[in-house]
Amino acid sequence: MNIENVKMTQLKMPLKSKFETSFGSTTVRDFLLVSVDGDGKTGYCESVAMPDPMYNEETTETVINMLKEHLIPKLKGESINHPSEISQIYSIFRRNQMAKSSIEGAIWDLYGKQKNITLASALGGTRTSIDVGVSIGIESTIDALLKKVDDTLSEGYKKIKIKIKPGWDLEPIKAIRKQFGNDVPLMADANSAYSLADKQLLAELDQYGLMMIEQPLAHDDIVDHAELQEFMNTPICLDESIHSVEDARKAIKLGSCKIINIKIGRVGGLTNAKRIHDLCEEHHIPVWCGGMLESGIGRAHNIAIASLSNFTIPGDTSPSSRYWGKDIIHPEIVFSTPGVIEVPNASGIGVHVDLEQVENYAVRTEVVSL
Ligand code: OSB
Ligand code: MG
Repeated sequence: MNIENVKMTQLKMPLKSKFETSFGSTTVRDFLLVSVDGDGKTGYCESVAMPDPMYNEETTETVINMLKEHLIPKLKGESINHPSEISQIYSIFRRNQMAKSSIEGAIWDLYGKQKNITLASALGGTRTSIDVGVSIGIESTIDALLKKVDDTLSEGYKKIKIKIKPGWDLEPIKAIRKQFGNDVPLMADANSAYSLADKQLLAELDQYGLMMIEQPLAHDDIVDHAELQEFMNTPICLDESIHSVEDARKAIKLGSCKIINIKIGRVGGLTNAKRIHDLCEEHHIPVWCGGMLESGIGRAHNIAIASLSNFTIPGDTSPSSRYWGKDIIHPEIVFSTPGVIEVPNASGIGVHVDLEQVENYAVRTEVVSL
């Protein structure tokens, strides 16, 4: 593969409404867009790192630094035949998964465009459409939450996830069950807001028949999660704790979870995401694709990976219009039927990047030649 240069563009895209989790709230999505040029084509991928290290340790600035100082220079003089070689080349650098993923993803897209195949098929995806769930942030009142649940159910979302934190957990779940019944596919995401001292409270969730509870305990833990999983019936799903195939292998071995949320950025790219998918499939652990409030570019990558066979649970891959007044791709990501998104047919990520919109949201740009 011929890669001529890498462009980094930092964007600030205002969200339609504030998104609140146990670790903070976001009103403007500040992220880095990476593009790679080669043989007259351009591949794109966004970094899912946030400006502050609250979800994990990476930030927009650490991603820029890693790209400029290590990841881009490392590709100089390398002859790359296939994007699946990138993660191996980068394995000499510790961690920095989101930084690695941002350039690896752009190279995967470039590869698809150069070969005229879809990213989904390049990854071995088999689904032509994917089922979609929604992630609802922490709301200021139960009534506001119930209204959001009502709206998203009527839009056809196939899984409802609500964010929880101490003081906003049993009550909102009980209220949703009371109003909408026990058949609503419901789950909760704690983003590491609890500890084993909360075991009793977390086990009380069992009575509400949740599909799963996501990352109840520490962001770097798989030991306490195993003890908690032993103690409660609700399946535990790990998000923050899984950064690699090895993390997934150990979590499965310990019984720390029954489900894994795969985020391409968190695990260092598409190649690792696929490997974790394959490992989970072997062990009968279902997976689903998480979201990081991505623009349409990240959404298109997520849709491609979610086309793999073991993505059997609807992911956090909402249409563009849930988050953005105007997305940076066309066509925007939309439901084909309620709660369903078609996997695009065009090459690479399968959507055009709207360079005019990118320009509108851009706050800085830098190009590095290879
Ligand atoms: O834990 O899944 C998470 C957003 C930012 C950081 C972490 C998470 C989330 C979400 C949003 O839940 C999901 C989405 O992008 O729709
Ligand atoms: Mg999560």
